[in-house]
Amino acid sequence: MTKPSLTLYLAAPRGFCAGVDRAIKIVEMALEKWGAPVYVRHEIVHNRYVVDDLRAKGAVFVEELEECPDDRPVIFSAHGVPKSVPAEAAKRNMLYVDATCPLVSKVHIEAERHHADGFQIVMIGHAGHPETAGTMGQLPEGEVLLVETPRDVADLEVRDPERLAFVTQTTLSVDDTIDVVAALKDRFPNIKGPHKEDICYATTNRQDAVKAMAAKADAMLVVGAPNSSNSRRLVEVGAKAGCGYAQLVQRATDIDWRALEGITTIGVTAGASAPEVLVDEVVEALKARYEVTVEEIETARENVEFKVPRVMREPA
Ligand code: 10D
Ligand code: SF4
Repeated sequence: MTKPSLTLYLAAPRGFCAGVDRAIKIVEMALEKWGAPVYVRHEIVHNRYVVDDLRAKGAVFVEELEECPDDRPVIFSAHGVPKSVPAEAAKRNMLYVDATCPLVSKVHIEAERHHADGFQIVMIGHAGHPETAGTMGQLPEGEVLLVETPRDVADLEVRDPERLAFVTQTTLSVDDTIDVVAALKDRFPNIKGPHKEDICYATTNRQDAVKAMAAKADAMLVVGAPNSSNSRRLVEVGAKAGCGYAQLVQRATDIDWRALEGITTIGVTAGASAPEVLVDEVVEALKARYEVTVEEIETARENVEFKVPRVMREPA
């Protein structure tokens, strides 16, 4: 039987960002340096494949510092941690390495700076997400107010509308955030903040590539985990940009072949925490059923790289 033809658009950039790459390297280097077990507070990045791979090498994943013994190294995930976490680790005299992405740390510093200047902070972010908890946890309780939507802005009760600043999560939808920032500026014209928001280069670039792909593809598969904020945003951006079917898949086995019946074009991308090996797996599964022609949709080139922390490196 002849296979139906399928044009497969591959988004570029897709997959690992510099912060994810660095965080995974930190765990691998910690295992090499100190041997197993090395504890990791929270999934180092939101991807089961990555976590399982590191677990097989000797990493132990926990949600809270309390679950770690005093005498083994612990690594904090790329999403960032509240200030209380390193403080507690130091109190317990633990060896810890902070794998927080430098672009998340930059937002922490921004929030602290505004606080030092006497401003209350509004954070645009998703409730319950570890990055939001980490950024809010840089300051004392009540100093950071969380909003997710323009509606939340209308409900805000602030201490002084003239002494207000905002920061954002790094993995938000660029377009949705424009509306929330506009609502903030409308209600609090003197609010201070970044030039636009704090969404990182990787989030922005992956969303741009998805938009370019959505215009051409009947369907779209986003390789990523359900708890990965940036991956979920890619699905939303794809659907909003007009792609009739946009689906998050962790592995090729998640593909709903029935939903893809009749398509002749498909877009494939991956969230910032999804390894390329999983993209390959999805592409191979498509090739098994279709006569595939691959076309890359490149909307940006990335050359960002972050150094691993000094404690991981041998002295020069
Ligand atoms: O959920 P998420 O998008 O924030 O995290 P994930 O681990 O999927 O991707 C890396 C992004 C980080 C660490 C937040 F900036
Ligand atoms: Fe850093 Fe952006 Fe990657 Fe998050 S998505 S780890 S902020 S580069």
